Amino acid sequence: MTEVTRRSVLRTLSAVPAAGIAAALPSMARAAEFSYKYGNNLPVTHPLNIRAQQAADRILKETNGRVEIKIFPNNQLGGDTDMLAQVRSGGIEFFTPSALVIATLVPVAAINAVGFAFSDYNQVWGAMDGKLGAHVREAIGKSRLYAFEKMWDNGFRQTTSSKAPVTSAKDMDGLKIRVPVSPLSISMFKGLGAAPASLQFSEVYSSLQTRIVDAQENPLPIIQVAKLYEVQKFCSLTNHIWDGYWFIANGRAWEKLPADLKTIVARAINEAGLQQRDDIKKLNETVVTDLQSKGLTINRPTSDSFRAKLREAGFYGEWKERFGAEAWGLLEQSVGKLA
Ligand code: X2X
Repeated sequence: MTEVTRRSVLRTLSAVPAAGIAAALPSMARAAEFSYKYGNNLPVTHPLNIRAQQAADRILKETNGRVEIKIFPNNQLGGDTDMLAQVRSGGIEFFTPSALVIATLVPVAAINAVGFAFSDYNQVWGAMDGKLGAHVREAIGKSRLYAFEKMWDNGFRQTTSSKAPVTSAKDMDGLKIRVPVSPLSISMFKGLGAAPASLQFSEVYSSLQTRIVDAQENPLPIIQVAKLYEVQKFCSLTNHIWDGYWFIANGRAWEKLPADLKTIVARAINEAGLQQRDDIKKLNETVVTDLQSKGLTINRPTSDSFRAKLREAGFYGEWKERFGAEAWGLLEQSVGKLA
């Protein structure tokens, strides 16, 4: 701004009462009435961050600058455990924990991650956009968090290792594998005979690089954008868990937002979520070839030996009990009998 224009703006502002000053400025330049922080654990190049930024831009525009969401990607605000604590206390207003991670607070949220439950995305979205998802959202609500209606995709989790490919359950024996901070993941990999260790995602790359663990498991788009292929050699398409992200808000912050703004925010976030699902679907068509070209050796084991091992270990019986008959029944409505 030049001297002249700055002076003329000041002159204009001194002529209006304090409450009118904000109105006299162009709407976008004004400090937002609701300024929110959103933290997540993924690199900026992941579709979750790309679509979330688009949603934030749309929200700023459609609310005429009243609602601003600043994104802190890539664990900038701490790991998942820290961000979950922050969104509960109100230190941040939004967070996208994986179902596995929010389950440390809302146990039933891990229900979608039961080993080998979903066989495809029709089953996944049928359940998560239907009764099972509604059941989980209600449970999240009881923890004074608001979960937006549409879950975002993480993907089917695959197993990578620096040592050897996983061709059947016997290759899991004693495998030092990193899993998220998630009781279900620990139970499942113990059931498979592996030696799982819980680490936050913020520590995965370095723990593979320094060989604290030999293996990890994540959907292919994450293996790609987090460059895990730099520190892993083999990728086995085990498809053992379907995992998604709940887009959640601090309950008090959400309640305080006027209804018309809630509508705009929810619509932008839910629609961005649907587009993000589509992005992952498209990525899945090319990601295998890309990861191969980056040096990962890919193999495709069948799931029979893994399922048999889990049944033998009592995994399904145990988790049916832990989730309770209602949630388990809703899952089985979508995927068929499990245990
Ligand atoms: O931590 C992981 O592995 C990740 C990124 O998939 C989750 O958020 C659970």
